[in-house]
Amino acid sequence: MDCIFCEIAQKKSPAEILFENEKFLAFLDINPINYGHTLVITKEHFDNFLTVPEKELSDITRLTQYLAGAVKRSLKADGFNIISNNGASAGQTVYHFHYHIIPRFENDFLMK
Ligand code: DGP
Repeated sequence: MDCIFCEIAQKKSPAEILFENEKFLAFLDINPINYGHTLVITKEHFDNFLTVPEKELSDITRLTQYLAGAVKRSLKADGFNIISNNGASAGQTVYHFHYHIIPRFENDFLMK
């Protein structure tokens, strides 16, 4: 199965990696909707939010909380959005579970 995020996790495709451990990876979105737009993934392939096992979901959510704080502090952002798109109608384009961390700045003109 072709999966770009599996390729990134296996270092077969490049990415701007911000964090990595044995099970998870965070890297910059190639098509950012705001400065510092970050993706957090499990290295193991799960298609979407509904298929991530409980322990992995708990751990990636805690990691995303930690990384959102680090991104917010380092970019001096005013806030951030955490998003997970699931299904084509919801805007999912990569079928490997991920959280988006989207830093927000005053008057950044993105949807409120
Ligand atoms: P979603 O639409 O929620 O499935 O988000 C997928 C995101 O992945 C989208 O914002 C663009 C990003 N993306 C797709 N291909 C690549 C890639 O090869 N490298 C990186 N860094 N991001 C990618």
